[in-house]
Amino acid sequence: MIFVLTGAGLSAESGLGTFRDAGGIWSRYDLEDVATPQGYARDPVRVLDFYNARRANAAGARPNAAHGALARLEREAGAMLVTQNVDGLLEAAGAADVLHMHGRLDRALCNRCRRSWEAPEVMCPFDACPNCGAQAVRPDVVWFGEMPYGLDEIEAGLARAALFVAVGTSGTVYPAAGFVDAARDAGVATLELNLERTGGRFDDARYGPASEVVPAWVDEVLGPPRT
Ligand code: BV8
Repeated sequence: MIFVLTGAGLSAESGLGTFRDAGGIWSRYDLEDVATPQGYARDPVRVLDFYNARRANAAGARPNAAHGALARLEREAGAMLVTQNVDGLLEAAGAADVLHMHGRLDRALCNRCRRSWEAPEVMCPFDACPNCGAQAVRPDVVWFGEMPYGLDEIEAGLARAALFVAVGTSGTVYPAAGFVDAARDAGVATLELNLERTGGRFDDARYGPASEVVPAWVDEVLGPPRT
């Protein structure tokens, strides 16, 4: 099985900003203010507005050829797709079972009872949780200091993978950044597909824009797509 971990670089060519490239999201917002529970407690309006803007941006985005190639790899080779991204572009490209370890922009969460539901386009702090009625709504995304989703499933997937591929991620944020080390320690071959070298310890790498490098690699693995 091929285990694919994706990051913001996968969606960069679809117009969704990355975090740590020049001009990236963390150069315009302080992550402490908008991507931590403390930031939400201090100023929920600022946090909800940050995610409302990203949700609107994501709603207007279209999957690029890399999303389509990974959806094909899942369909034809049973690849496990794990993403740090909170957009739904892999699903829009036809992927059936994407593990969003940092949550999803199109889901809302009650900070009190942890009920999750489909997010409205615009979230407001006075919205009431449909389950417990608390005015404690937030986007269902994983902030710094919070437990990512699906870690047991991810650990099991890494243990049975034949190949670990990281696509468009800087390898900065843990625990995702440690997956390549866990794979290597388990004797799994590792491949980086990125715009540039990230410093992660991979056996092999292909550099260039995801929309070119990912489809080319998938065609090598599966053969050219049947027209
Ligand atoms: C955790 C929210 C405990 C959703 C995000 C002190 C206190 C507490 C925790 C810590 C601490 N010190 C360290 C930690 C751990 C911390 C962490 O790693 N901090 C870092 C900054 C050091 N991690 C956590 O807090 C995590 N939780 O530790 O809980 C725990 C954990 C395990 C077990 C038990 C307990 C929670 C992490 C999740 C945080 N939430 N976002 C959102 O708003 O989106 S993180 C944020 O970074 C996004 O999720 C993003 O996906 C993620 C990773 O970034 P990348 O996707 O890699 O994007 P980046 O911009 O960095 O890189 C883009 C890459 O694309 C580049 O390489 C670039 O070259 C490439 N690229 C660009 N264009 C293209 C391209 N590639 C190809 N083609 C292109 N066209």
